[in-house]
Amino acid sequence: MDLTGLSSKGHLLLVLCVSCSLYTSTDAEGSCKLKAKFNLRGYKEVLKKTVVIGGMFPVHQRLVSTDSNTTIPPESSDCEAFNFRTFRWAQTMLFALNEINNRTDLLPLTELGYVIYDSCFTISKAVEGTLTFLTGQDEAVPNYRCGDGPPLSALVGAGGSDLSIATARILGLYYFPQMSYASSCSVLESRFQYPTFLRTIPSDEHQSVAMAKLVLHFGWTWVGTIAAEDDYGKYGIKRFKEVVEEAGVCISFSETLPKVSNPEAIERIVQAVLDSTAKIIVVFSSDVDLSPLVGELLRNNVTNRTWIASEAWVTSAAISRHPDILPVLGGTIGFAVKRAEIPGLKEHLLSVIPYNDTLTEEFWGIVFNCSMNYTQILRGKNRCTGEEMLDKLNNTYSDVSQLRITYNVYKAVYAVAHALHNLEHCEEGSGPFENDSCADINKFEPWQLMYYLKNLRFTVPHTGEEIYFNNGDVDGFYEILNWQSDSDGGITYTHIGYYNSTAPLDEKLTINNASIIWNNDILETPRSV
Ligand code: TCR
Repeated sequence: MDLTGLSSKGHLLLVLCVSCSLYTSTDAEGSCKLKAKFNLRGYKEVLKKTVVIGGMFPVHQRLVSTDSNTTIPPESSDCEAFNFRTFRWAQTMLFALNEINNRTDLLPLTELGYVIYDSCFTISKAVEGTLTFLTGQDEAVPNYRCGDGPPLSALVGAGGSDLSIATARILGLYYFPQMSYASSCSVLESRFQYPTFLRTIPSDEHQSVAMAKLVLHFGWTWVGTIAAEDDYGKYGIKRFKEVVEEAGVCISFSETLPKVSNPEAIERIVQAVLDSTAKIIVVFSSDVDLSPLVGELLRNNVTNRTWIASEAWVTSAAISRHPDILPVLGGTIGFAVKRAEIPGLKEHLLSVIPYNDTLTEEFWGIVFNCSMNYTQILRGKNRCTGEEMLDKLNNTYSDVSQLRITYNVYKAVYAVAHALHNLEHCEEGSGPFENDSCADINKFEPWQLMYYLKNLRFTVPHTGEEIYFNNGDVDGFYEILNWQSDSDGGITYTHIGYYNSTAPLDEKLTINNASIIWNNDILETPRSV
């Protein structure tokens, strides 16, 4: 499923076609043609060059499970479990593109179009989307690249590290840039393995060390660890353990959260937590993978523990908005990436219309409990009128109070736009390429854009943050948050300190101990036993 469109100055021209990609299949000469039903007006009448940015977001949480029956031909699986948080990320990409297309000082001569794919939190979908994007085919055909049509610039995505590792290997073959907003795994630091991978989220190398320093800061010597069964969890916890063990801390237990539903494994983890005398538990996982464990901890009323949260769940509403979460996870301390206010984003989020693409249509159906699908209506589902009002919507999708990964998406799109701008405004005769030449915005090569991304430095609108990449990575900066109770018995994330990887060794971690509220029997800093 993909969201496809070309945006024009002033307004987004959205395409009505469902599940189409930008190009149709090859003609007799083997070249690609723009699909006729694709919105040609936004492309031709503006008389501007168009460059396409790819996006990939884990909008659905998993594949629909199919039995591995080999009596019928295999098909690409459907996805299920729509995620409002990640759909907000996808919409933020559209918002940023629209903002850029409306500007006269950034890429004034070029339109940015887009193709967005849903990676469904699944490696196979991410790979399928990458191949479809590169080849311009509806089907993924390796080793084929369209000759004409607007040039492709970079892929913003793909979501979790395991997905990006897979897509970066493919994109790296073509030296095609990938700009990630959430894939933080330290193995993605390797430019030998992933030559064209860049990201606006810091590498977990910093976060693992920061967590270790936090544990040492409080003098804890006995901790348990829980990691998701993916690259994020495994490498994040591995590095954490290395650093704390070197300092003499002992690990009481190390558990792994399953990626597919496995109630017995979850029960085993709860038992390990209950059996251990360790009161400090470090969890490196996404909120999606952690959720089943949280349900079980609540059922067993596992209290009197201090949980240390990795970035992927520290501000997750899916975890912190659980009813009765406070006795169990109150007092949690965790690391969060920079937060921003993005003026106009909320208005954009609330102004989406259900006819644009299949993802927004599905979103609409879930929000208003209706459907636009004829078969579903025949089966008795309410028909969406399209006149339903989104403006009062108050859920994770429209909640703009914790724009962190969302802000990373925003920065990633701007980074690509600035690199394209620099490429477009290269002066012939003093360009960076052979014989001081420049690249041509109408038909540049991916490696030429890569040059501009590597050497980029720009300021993010609204926040003034300066972005540049050091070997593809940004500096490690985290806010440290503490889960405290708000006036209605819910959770607020209170800022209690920060970690700055660029500061001198003993100044990296700053914590205001007095501002922490501990949620244990003694209401004080827990001590290791
Ligand atoms: N890095 C994780 C994925 C991830 C994520 C998130 C997923 C991060 N933050 C927030 C959902 C919500 C950080 C990875 O796999 O690299």
